[in-house]
Amino acid sequence: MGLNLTYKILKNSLLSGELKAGNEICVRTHQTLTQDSTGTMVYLQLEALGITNKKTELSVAYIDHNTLQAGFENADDHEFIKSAAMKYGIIYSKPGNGICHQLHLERFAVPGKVLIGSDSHTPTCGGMGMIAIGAGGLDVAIGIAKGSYYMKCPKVLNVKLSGSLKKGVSAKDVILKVLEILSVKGGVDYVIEYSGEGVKSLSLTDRATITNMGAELGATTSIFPSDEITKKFLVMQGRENDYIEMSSDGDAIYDKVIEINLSDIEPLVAKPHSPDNIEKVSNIKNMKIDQVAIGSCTNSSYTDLMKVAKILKGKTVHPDVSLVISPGSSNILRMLANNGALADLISAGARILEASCGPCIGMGQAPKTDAISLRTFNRNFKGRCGTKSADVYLVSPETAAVSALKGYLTNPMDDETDLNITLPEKFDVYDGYFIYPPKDRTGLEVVMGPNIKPFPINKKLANSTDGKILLKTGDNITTDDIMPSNAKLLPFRSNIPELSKHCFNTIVDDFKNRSDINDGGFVIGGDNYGQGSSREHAALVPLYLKVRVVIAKSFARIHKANLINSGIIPLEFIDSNDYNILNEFSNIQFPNIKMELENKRDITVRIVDLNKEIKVLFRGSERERNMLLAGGALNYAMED
Ligand code: MIC
Ligand code: SF4
Repeated sequence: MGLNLTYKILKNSLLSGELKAGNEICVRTHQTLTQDSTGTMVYLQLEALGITNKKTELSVAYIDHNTLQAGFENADDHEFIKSAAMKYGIIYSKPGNGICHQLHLERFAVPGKVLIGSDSHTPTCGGMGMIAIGAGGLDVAIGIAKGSYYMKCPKVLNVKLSGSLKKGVSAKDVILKVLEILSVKGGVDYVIEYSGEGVKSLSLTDRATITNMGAELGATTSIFPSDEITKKFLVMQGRENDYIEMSSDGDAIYDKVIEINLSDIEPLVAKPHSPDNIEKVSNIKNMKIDQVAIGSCTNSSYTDLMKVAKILKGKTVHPDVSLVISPGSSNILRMLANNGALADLISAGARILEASCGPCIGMGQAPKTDAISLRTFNRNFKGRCGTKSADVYLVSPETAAVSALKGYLTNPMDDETDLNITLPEKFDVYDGYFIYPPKDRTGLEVVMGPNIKPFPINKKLANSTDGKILLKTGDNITTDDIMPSNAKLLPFRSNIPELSKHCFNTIVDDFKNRSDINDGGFVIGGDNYGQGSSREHAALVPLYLKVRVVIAKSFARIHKANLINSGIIPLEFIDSNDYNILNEFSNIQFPNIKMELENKRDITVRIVDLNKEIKVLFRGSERERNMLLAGGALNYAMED
C-alpha cells in the first residue's frame, strides 16, 4: 500500500519509534526557527543545557514580534538573541526584515525536510512540502541542541481539492471553509494533507496561507505536495537547487478524507471571537467598519499586497476607516516600492508599517472602543487586538481592501478590478538583514540586559499534593487568555515575575492574588484547553505561580507539551460529568499522585468539601511521565 506525503517525510526523518498513529516517535530536526517573543526563553534554555553547537542543518533566530521599542526591554531582548545566535551558530534576522514564517518560506524552506519552530504558525512552510511543526520553546531548544524532536505520530486527514477559485475568492476563503467544516479542534492529532487537481491552481503563497491557518484547526501541521509551482517559487528566489518533487503515492491511505470544490467557495469571514465562527460575506449586510489591517504571516505575500494595491489604486480609503498594512518581508516591501505599488497604497491613504507581526499580536494599532476591525490575520480571540471591547473579523486581502474603500464589509466579487498578478521572474532578493554567525566562535558570550530574568524550574514530583481550585474555565480557552500578549506585556517575555501579574487576566483580574494567598493550586478547564499560540509563558507563568495540576476535558497539543515540559501535570476527565462537580475555590487532594503516575494508574482526586473521590487520567508517553516525575523537561534532560 502506498504512503501519503506526511508519512513519506516522517519515514525519511525517523530516528526512533514506530510510524503508527498515536505512538511517540522521534524525528530528525533539519531546521529550526525561533522568533523574539518566544526566542528569549529558547536561548536561556540553551544556555541552561550547556551546549556549544547547534545540531541542525540550519537554524534561524528572527526578530519580528517585539519591534516596538517603547523602552529598553525589547532592544535588550534583540541583543541577547543576537549574541546567543552568534554563539551557537544560528542565523540572526534583524528587526525590519520581516515575519519569520514569510521569510523562512522565501529564503530557507526546503521540500521534504523537517522544521520545528517556536511559533504555532510554523506550519506555513508546509506550503513548500515540508513537515513544519510549531512547538514550545524548550522543545525547540532541545531540537537545536540534539537535532531531534519527539512527537505523537499523527493521523492524516486528506483534503482533496477540485476546481479552481472564482475571481474575488482567495486562499484565505479556502482555509476559512476548512475551519467551518472542521472547527478549531477538528485538526487535533492530525496532519492536514492537501491533494487533488485543485492544488495546481493554487500558488505557493496561497498554499502557505492555507497551511499557516491550519494552526487554528489544532492540527499538528498541514502540508501541500512539492511540484512545478514549488519549483517556480524556488527559481524565483534563486534557490532552484533546493527543489525536489514530493507527493503522496497514488494509492496512499488516509485516516479521513474531505472533498472541497474550490469553484463552490464564496468570500467568507470569521466572526468574533473565534476563527471557526464562519459566515459568508454576502450574508452580512450593512456592517460599518472602523479599521482594516492587512498583513500577518497569513496574508502578507507579494501577491496579496499587489492585489490590495491594484484594488486601492487611484481610489481613497473611506474617511471613517483606518487602513494599516504590514508587509511580510523587507524584500516584498522593496519590490512594492520599486514597482510603484507602495505609492498606490500610500496615495489611497494606507498607513504603512514595518515588515513585522505588528497589530496581529497587539503591537500597536489597537482599535478604538467598540470598534469593528477587519483583519487578514489568523486569530480573532477576544482582546488580542489590544482593545477588549472591539470585534475582530478575519477576511481575505481582497475583502479587506474593497471594504476599506467602502467603509462597510463588502463582497470583493462585486469589484471590477483585474486581480491577475504576474510574478516577477526573479524576486528582488537582498539578504543584508540576515547576520551570519562567524566561522570561529570561540569565546563568544551572550549579552543579558537587566530585563532578562531567570526562568522558573520545577522540583521533582511529590508523593501527594493538595490545595484549592484557583480557577475554573470553559471550553476553548486560549493561551492568549492564560498569558495575554500585547504591546505592554510583550516587552516582559523574558521576565516571568513581571508577566505573572497578568496571568489569566482576560478571565479574572486577581489570579496572581488567588495563587499567592493559597500558595498555588489547581486549574480546571473544558475542551481544547490552551489552544492558539505556542508561548510556553502560558505554562512557565502558572509554574511560577505554583499551579501544580490542570484538569481539563481535553488539551491543545502544544500547550499540553509545554505544561509537561514545565512539570505541571495535565490530567483529563474520564467522565466529563465530573467537570460539573469541581468548583472554583473547592479544596482538592491528590493523595497518591506520584505512585499512580509512575504505575500508569488512573489518578485519584479527593474533593474535600463533597467528601467524594473521582478518577482522572494522564494521557502521554512513558518519556512524558518520566519528565513529570523529574519535575519537567530540563530536570529530565539534566538527569539524562
Ligand atoms: C501568536 O500568533 O499568538 C504568536 C504571538 O505568534 C505566538 C507566539 C507567542 O506567543 O510568542 C504563536 O502563535 O505561537
Ligand atoms: Fe506574528 Fe501574528 Fe503570525 Fe503570530 S500570527 S507569527 S503574531 S503575524
